[in-house]
Amino acid sequence: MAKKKNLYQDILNSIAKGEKLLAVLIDPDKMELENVPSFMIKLNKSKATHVFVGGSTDENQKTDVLIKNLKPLTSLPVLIFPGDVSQVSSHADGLLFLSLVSGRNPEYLIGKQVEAVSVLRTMQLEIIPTGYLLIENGKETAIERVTQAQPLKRENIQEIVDTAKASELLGMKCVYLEAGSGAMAPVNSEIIQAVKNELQIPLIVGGGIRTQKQLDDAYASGADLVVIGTAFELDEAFFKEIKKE
Ligand code: 1GP
Repeated sequence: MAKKKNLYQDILNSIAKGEKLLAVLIDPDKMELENVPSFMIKLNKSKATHVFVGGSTDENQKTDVLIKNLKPLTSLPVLIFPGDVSQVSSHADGLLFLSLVSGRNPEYLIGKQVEAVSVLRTMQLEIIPTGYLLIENGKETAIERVTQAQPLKRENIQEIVDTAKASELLGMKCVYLEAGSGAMAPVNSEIIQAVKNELQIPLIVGGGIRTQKQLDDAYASGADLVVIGTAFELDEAFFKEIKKE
C-alpha cells in the first residue's frame, strides 16, 4: 500500500467539513502478529478513520514488524504514536511527534525528540508535532511510570488550558489530551470544552473511552479526533458498536 500523503491537511479538511475522526490504537506489546489480519478486517468495517500504533513500552521491539504487517491490510492512514525512539518505523505514513508538555522531564519534552532526528531524517514520514498533555485519572498510568513526569490535576482546568495553548503558541499542530491507556475515567467534558474554546489547532482526546456514549460525549465536547485502544483489546465486539452506518 502506497504511503498516504497530506495527513495533517486531510485532518484539517475533515474538521472543516464537520467530520469527527476516530483512531484505533494498536499496542505492539498487546497485539500478536497472527491476530493482525482478522483485527484489521474488523477495523476496516468500523468508523475508524486512522490507525495509530504505539505504546508506553514495546518490550519486544515489535512496532516495526507490526506496522509492516498491518499497513498492506488497510487503506486508512497509519500513524506512529511513539512511546520511545525505538518505535519509529519507515513503514508507517506518519508520526505524532509528541512532546510531553504536561510534565517537566526534559527527556520527554525535547531529549527523545533530538535523539529521534537521526532516524527520522532517513525516512519519509509525515511528522505532526503534537503537544501531549497527561491528565490524572485516579490511578497511576504507564506513561507516568515510564516518563517519571507528573500528570496535570483534572481540577486545575486553567493550567490544562494554558498548557494546551502554550503548545499551540509554540507551533505544535495538534494538542492531545490523554487520560492514559486503560484510564478509569476519560478526560471529562469540562476539560475538553475549555481547551477546545481556546485552540485553533485540532484536538485529540484519548484514554479510558470504552463506550459509544463516551465517544459521543468526547465529540460533543469538542474532540476532533478520539483515540481508542483498550476497548478493542478487551473485546473486539466493540467494533460492532462503532461499525460504519
Ligand atoms: C492511550 O489514549 C490512548 O494512549 C488510548 O487509551 O487504551 O484507554 O483506549 P485507551
